[in-house]
Amino acid sequence: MSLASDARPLRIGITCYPTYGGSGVVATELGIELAARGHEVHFITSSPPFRLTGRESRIHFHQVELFHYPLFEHPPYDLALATRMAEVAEFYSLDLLHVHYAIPHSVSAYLAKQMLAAKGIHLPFITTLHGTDITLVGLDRSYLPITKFGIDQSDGVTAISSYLRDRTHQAFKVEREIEVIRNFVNCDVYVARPALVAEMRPRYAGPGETLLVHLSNFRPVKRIADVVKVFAKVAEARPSRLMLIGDGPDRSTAEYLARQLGVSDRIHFLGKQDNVNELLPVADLMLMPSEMESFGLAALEAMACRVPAIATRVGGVSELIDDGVNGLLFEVGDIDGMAQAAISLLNDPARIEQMGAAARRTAQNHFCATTIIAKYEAYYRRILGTATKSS
Ligand code: GMT
Repeated sequence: MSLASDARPLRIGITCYPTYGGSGVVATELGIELAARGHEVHFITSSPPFRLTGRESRIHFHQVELFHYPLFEHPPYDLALATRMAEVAEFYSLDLLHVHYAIPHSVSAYLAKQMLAAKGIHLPFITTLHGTDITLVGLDRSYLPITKFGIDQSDGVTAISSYLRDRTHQAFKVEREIEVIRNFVNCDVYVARPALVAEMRPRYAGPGETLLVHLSNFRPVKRIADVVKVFAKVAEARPSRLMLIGDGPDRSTAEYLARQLGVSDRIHFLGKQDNVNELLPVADLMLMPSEMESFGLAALEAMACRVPAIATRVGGVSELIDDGVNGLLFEVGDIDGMAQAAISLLNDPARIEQMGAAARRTAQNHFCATTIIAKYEAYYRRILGTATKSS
């Protein structure tokens, strides 16, 4: 018995980390877009993905329940996930599973596939690599062999940038084909609406003040201290404010540093926010000084809203930001360079306007959901062996 079929709408299981983080955002937005195109989407996750409203048509949510037994120091989530994947796939006749972030999702999907194979059911699975699953966590010796195994056993593997594809081939000695399908943004949702900007902006910046923004999960890789240091220099040169959206382990470092540098009263710590599409367009400039970004989804979301980013030349960022055209790139830790660039850009309204327009064009021409979702659909059909010449 096979769950795969022809060109009818597909039944797709999606697993991701449902909390705040780029991979969960991409997986959730992908599910929403696929459902909008008529596919049936089943999220199989530990809690509801944070961008789901629960009111979308053709989207179902299946929670992975963890059984806590005193013997378990760490309840085996990977096994509970595999069990739920197999159940959902069988009960709802899924065509395929699409897991985001290799660890442990690809291995749980492999187990689910084997469990169903024992019943004569074929369940292909696709793994999308997002970044730290390859560049950080996956390289740890305790995870490397099993991450490589999960990648090798996947029926299809995609990476969110060419950089990440190449890095996976090198670091994991993986020889199989990896399809590059870059991240996307819904350009109708992430768009600067003048009326909304006019209404929202006075909440965050006064007349004559410029407004910078940073959005992340506040992990060390994001270098939040650099964001605050760059901002402090900008605020010294001209009246400015900073919106910090998100939360995570380095938030208190940022708060402490802001006090040390005397700019805490100029920074809005907004915490985790759902509708970042309403906040990003309000800013003039984004700061993304990360140690590493395999793609840099936050920059893309800002760019779609006509907000250019000052970012670091790392990982896959240069596949998104064309230095000097739709944003600016610097070496990691170049606080002075980033601050000076921000100041001269903010002092030149025509140039920042031009860069913002180029940023929006990049999002529209290369990274819109309309373009990228079609690539995922075609890839699904290829893996299922149901591709037609036109798909
Ligand atoms: O940044 C992380 O800690 C992991 C991961 C996540 O879930 O947010 O981020 C990665 O995936 C995003 C979505 O594909 C990419 O935009 C980020 O660049 C990537 N992060 C890194 O490579 C550090």
